[in-house]
Amino acid sequence: MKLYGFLASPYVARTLLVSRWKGCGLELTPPPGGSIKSAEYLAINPLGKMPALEDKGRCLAESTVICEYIDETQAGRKLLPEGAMDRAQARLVARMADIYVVPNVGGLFRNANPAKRNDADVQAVLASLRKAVGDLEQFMGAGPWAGGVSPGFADAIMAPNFWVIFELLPKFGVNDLFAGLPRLTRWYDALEADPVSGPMHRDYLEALRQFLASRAKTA
Ligand SMILES: N[C@@H](CCC(=O)N[C@@H](CS)C(=O)NCC(=O)O)C(=O)O
Repeated sequence: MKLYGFLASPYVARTLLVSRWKGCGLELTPPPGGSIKSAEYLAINPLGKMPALEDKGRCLAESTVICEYIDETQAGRKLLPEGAMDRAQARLVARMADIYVVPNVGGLFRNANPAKRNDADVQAVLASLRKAVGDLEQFMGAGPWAGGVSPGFADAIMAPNFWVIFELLPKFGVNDLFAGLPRLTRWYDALEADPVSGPMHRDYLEALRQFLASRAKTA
């Protein structure tokens, strides 16, 4: 099995976090041809996005699909719950993160430089993000993790996106995104304290900061 991508991508980091929580130790392979737009990589994933996964002569794209495939096929405890409702709830939380939380990240990147900031855009993005996390709070389980007492699928999908969000929000003077949201607050504390996701957060931030610095040089 080959998992293609670079750690700085939150979509790639999700798949790696799934593999680490399962204990199956998948490592990242850089895209062949040196880029996700190379002819070699496009033959694997025509979307030209990362991650992609190759297994048994076939290829998969889309991080949530890849996370489920790793969970189903690799040794280790199952990250998607057994019960139908619990499994649906995990997929719901993951989907809400993707559909309602993640689209706001583009707006944070777009306005990260104060010199080029559009205040109306920033206010709209922050309002949309606060609404999304408020809605997400309602579907978090009893905790501390999204689905209960152990980290699972939904946690892996959400975590890297919130790592990016919490890296960017201070640039806008926002330090209280989870204020008044006890389940998400407890969840984030668990994520930081966990022996797998805690250290991975630090590695992830290093990769993200390198990526942002290289982007700033070429902007
Ligand atoms: N929905 C996709 C999104 C993947 C994605 O957008 N990855 C970014 C990296 S963070 C990418 O490859 N962007 C390149 C592009 O869109 O051209 C997934 O979940 O895998």
